[in-house]
Amino acid sequence: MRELVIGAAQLGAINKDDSRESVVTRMLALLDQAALRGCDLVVFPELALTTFFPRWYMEDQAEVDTWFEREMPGPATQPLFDFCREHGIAISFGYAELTPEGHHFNTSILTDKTGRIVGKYRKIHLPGHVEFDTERDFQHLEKRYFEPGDLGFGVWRNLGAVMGMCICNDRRWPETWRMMGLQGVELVALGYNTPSVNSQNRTEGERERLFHSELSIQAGAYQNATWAVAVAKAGVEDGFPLMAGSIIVDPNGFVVARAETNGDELISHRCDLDACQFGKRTIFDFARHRRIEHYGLITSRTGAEAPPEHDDA
Ligand code: CDT
Repeated sequence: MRELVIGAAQLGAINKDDSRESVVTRMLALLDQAALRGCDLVVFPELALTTFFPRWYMEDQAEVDTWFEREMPGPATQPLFDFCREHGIAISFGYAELTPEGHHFNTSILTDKTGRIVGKYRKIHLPGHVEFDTERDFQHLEKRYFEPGDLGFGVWRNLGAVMGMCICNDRRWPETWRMMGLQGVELVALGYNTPSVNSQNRTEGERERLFHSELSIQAGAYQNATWAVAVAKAGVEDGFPLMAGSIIVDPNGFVVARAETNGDELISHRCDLDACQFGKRTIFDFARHRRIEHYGLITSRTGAEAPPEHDDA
């Protein structure tokens, strides 16, 4: 049996004034717990080092860039990598990446147990908008501050498993999961910052948002016979609530661990990677059952186009 103890390290609120160092201290406290539980891999949320800054409208690029990391590891994050090496724990976390060429991405990385970065993913499905939107209760400016990821949906052999990553909104898109499924993924690590209320529909609250999140993750895991680790940044950041509900999902789509609080919280589960094999060899044996001759629209058409109306009387 190939087993890994996987930790999902949910973070509670990070306010605008909280320093990277203070957040890393909180992450290290969760890693201490993870070490005691024998975790092999610990997954942290999207944009783990800062508040969810895309809710704030900014025009000054120099101000925007203060939320980004120019190097990874950098001075503030080095202790996380040191911890990996000293304790033999792999980690994955999200951050805003500013490349030497000046590109801005919503990124997550995956390390091995020595703290070496073995995988990088840049968020592809960026939600939200570019300009200030007076119709919304609050802003979601990811399309303003980030470029769509340019690395595709990769997977990496790590800790004896095939691992992939995606970020927040990506989890709602079956294409995300299938791209990794087609590369034999066995564990998908994903972090999220999901506002507890839909800024464009006040009747869609935490109950509905948790439902849609779990629906997407459970379906993605089941339909691709993979483990999934979904980790929230939760709590109320400067008055703006983010939903919690971090979960670990098995390759049959069942939730096997779930966070109970809105704060810093570690959940964990011993995951049998070989449990992916049954689904991959039977109902989701892609090689036998997929019919790619009928999937052309998936890559040739972006938006939905209904057929022209006609009088069918
Ligand atoms: N961070 C992120 O991607 N959040 C989105 C909110 C969508 S509403 C603009 C999510 O899918 O959870």
